[in-house]
Amino acid sequence: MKIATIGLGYIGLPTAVMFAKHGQEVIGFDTNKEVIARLQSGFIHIEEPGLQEAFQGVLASGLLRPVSQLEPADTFIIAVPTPHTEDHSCDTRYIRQAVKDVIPLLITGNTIILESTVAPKTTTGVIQPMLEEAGFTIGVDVHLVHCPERVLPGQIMAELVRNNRIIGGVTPACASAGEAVYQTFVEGEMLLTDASTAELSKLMENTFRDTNIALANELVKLSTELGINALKVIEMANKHPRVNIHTPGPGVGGHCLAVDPYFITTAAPEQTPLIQTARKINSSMPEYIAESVETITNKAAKKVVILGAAYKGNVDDIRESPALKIAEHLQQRGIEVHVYDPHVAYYNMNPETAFANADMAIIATEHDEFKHLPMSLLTSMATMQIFDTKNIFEGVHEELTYITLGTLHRYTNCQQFQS
Ligand code: SAJ
Repeated sequence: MKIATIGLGYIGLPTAVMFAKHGQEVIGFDTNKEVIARLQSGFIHIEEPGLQEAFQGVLASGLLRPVSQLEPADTFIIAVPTPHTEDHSCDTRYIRQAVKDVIPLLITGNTIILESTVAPKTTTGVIQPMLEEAGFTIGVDVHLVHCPERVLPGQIMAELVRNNRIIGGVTPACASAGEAVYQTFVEGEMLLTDASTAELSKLMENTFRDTNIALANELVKLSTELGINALKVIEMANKHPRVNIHTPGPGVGGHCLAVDPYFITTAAPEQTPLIQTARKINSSMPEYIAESVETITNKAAKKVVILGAAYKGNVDDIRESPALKIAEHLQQRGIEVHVYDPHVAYYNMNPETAFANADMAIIATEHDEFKHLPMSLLTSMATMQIFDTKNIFEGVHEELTYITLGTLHRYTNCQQFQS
């Protein structure tokens, strides 16, 4: 089987590598010529554990070819970005462009698979009409499938193989064609359904997580008000066999949880008050953290170092990152802010300068590097104070003031039930 992947980003590249690793001939196409040049020279352009080694292997074997000109193939897999527009609805421009690029190469028997996350009804409402207009009958001449990517950044190589796959065919024949493609390497269950069900299932997975995190973040706010440690509450409540409150934090970032729920709410605004409220709560967290910095320091902080720019630990992706929003809110309050992130080239500057004379260090991203911090950096601060919004720091000691989202109430005029 010859497979063409369109888009070589966080999903397209590992997917292309995985098919090649399992013996398929793969061409990886991207419109970004710099990305193609870098890949052709043997180096990946994103951080993902295990990907560089696997990529080198399939490049050397010739099974994966990064190309800047799309070629005919048996199967076309579209994994391009789906940003949200100003009004938060799903922007399908890159998908439509990919379909336009594929149409001249299509022949009878080909399969087109959309992996990008999209608003409900995009496969049948946007892609299917484009293919039909080009003269193809779906399910007869060509197969059209939505097979949403569901892998967790940081664990993509393992999850691609292990996870179940939702295979949403526009017709049952399309779903079977999609199943045949992923059977080449997926060990998880193949869940065959229709395209619209697949679209909404994917969106609801991320919405479930976003809503659950919002509950945890709301718990932080109410516990701080009541003088109770929210982290301990979660620990206790989660001992119940059917409870799993997620982890609170400085907000929700990345290009999935912070975006996908809007694809549902803009499609059905009247019916989605809960999802909309969850988004509002999570979006409010960076400002809440900035306000908390003022509360803790009694508005005396002049300089703050934010540890982490990436949206979550041990990745280099800064899309929708709460850390950068905290920085903006602090700057608006007249505080000098330094952001330090060893995983993100732009923010990987000299940590000595960032820490020197700082009144507080905020751990905003759970990178392994931040579990322990060199004593020399801490002693160079004006006040040795860490506000750990991720609850990961392991180097707590007497001279250090250490604050988490569970102990914020000690700095507020809360209703002091307990400490
Ligand atoms: N976060 C919390 N508390 C938590 C869990 C996460 O505040 O308990 C925050 C993280 O810090 C981060 C954001 O949420 O800012 C998102 O991180 P994540 O690890 O939950 O998820 P993503 O965005 O990296 O990947 C998600 C995954 N979806 C689910 O777990 C349902 C992944 O499987 C999807 O493939 C991916 O979205 C996607 O591409 O849609």
